[in-house]
Parts: sequence; C-alpha cells; structure tokens
Amino acid sequence: MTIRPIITAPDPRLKQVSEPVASVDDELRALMDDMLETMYDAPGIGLAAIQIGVPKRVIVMDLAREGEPPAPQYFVNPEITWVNDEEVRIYEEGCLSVPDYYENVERPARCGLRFLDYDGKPQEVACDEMFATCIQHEMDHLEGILFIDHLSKLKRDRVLKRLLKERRLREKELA
Ligand code: GNR
Ligand code: NI
Repeated sequence: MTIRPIITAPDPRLKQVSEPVASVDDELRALMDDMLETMYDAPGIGLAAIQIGVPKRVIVMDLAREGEPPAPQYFVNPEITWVNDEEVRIYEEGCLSVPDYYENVERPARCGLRFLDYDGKPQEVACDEMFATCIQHEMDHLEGILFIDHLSKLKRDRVLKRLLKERRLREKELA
C-alpha cells in the first residue's frame, strides 16, 4: 500500500467528471487500498479517487469514532437512488482538497445508495446522519463538485484565492 499525494483546489483535475469502473479486480482493489491508507494518513473520513488524480467512480470511507475499531467502507460506481428533500442536515464540512477551511453545508438528511463493494458485490443501503453527509460530499467529487461550490461566490473566491497564494509561496520556496 502507498500513500499518494492529495490534489488541492484550485486544480482543474478536481473538476473532472469521473468514469464508471468496468470491473472490480485486483488492480482496483490495490487502488482502494492506497486510497484508504492515504485517507487514514491525512487524516480524513472519506476520499474520492479523483482526490489522488484518478478519475474513477470510487470512494473510500471510515466513520468509526476515536477509540472504535477501524471500519473501512468501499463504494464502486455508487448511485444515489433516492433523497429525502423534506429533511435537511446542516454540517460544518471540510475537505482534504480544500485544506484548513470549514463551512456549514446543507444537504438532504437521508438518501439511498446503490454500489459495488470491495468484492464487486452489489449492495443497497439507506444513509443518514454523518453517512448521508459524507457520501453526498464524496458523490459530489465524482461530478467534479467541491463543498465550496455550495457556498456563496464571495466565500468560494476568498478561499480559492488564499489556496492559490499558498501554492505560489510553496513553489517559490522550492525554486
Ligand atoms: O475528512 C473529511 N471530513 C469531512 C467532514 C465533513 C463533511 C465531509 C467530510 S469528507 C472529508 C474528506 C474529504 O475531503 N473527502 O472528500
Ligand atoms: Ni472532499
């Protein structure tokens, strides 16, 4: 397993729409293993493949709390089958591709999810609470959408400007 670099905004790769996976084979499982290790190292609770530059519809997640045993979850070709628009959940989100920024995002509180698991077996589950928030955040990544795209243009432009400035500084220090 390998920890891979995480791409940060504003990077055009994060705007790509990811492609469906043709088959869940050992090569894909190796990618999912790398994603999980990268996510744990960050640390984060979810990661979409595009965040390490791979435009495939693959997500890993672990919502175990501190002190609980690890609970890795793998989602290949995930599809939201239904959302409950009546009930929303507001959560202060962050993203490994938008470092050091947190803001409230409102999303449907519950949704259904269909996907292939680590073994390529079809699964269907109902999501609520943190699972619902996180899976919708990750599904957005597969469409090239970041959580800051749900905020006002003012807030989005402010954080993107700061990230660009930080990148230029890093590049200058390396030169
Ligand atoms: O680690 C993460 N925490 C988080 C917190 C609130 C809502 C979503 C997330 S996902 C994020 C990791 C990440 O960027 N996944 O794409
Ligand atoms: Ni994210």
